[in-house]
Amino acid sequence: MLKLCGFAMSNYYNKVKFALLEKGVDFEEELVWTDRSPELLARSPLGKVPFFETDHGHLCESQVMMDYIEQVYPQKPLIPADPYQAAKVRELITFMELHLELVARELYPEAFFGGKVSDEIKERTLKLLKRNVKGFAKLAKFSPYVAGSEFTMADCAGMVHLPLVSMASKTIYGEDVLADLPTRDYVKMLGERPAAQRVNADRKANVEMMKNISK
Ligand SMILES: N[C@@H](CCC(=O)N[C@@H](CS)C(=O)NCC(=O)O)C(=O)O
Repeated sequence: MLKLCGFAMSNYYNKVKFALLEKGVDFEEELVWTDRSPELLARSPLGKVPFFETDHGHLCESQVMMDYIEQVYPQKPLIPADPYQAAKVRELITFMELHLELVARELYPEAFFGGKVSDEIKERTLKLLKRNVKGFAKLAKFSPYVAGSEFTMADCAGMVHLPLVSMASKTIYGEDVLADLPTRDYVKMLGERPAAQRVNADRKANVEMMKNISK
């Protein structure tokens, strides 16, 4: 059976898990922390999660994993059949990951993990985020889903990444860089889906587990 490896606090892990649950795919989960051990590096070349263990071997990078499950389990498609519309969905995912989440990630050490981020990084990140949010606003539809009237894999990404961008920017700058977009209502709407409820409940349990481990 397909095995999803990683931990439920990870937004990239949850993006894939959300898609698997929405599609009704049978899968197992294996709790794997990013400990940089040789065992992990043998399964995921950069020691990152999520990754899959499939009957054919390992597979990492969440978007590659999403495209893989879409092909192997075509039931309940999370991507439009039309090539241009499908590309627009992937464009949104790339935007959210490369131009929002990955940029905001610079802030996570201070925003979430009790570390410190230099003023220089904070300044550069704010500039980039403001510019990139404007670009994202031109693409995102929120009508009611991020790519339009249908739930797609872009929503699996939106639900897990956008709240982190908001939280990190609010904590560091006292300002949510996504405040002008309807992301709060959007994430709330997605959170009502049974698959999202399972993802969020498992994430909370994983946060508690992490707290107990670090005590
Ligand atoms: N591009 C990767 C990003 C995955 C990623 O950054 N995962 C984080 C957890 S949310 C991780 O494994 N961090 C540990 C590390 O980078 O060493 C994907 O889409 O799967």
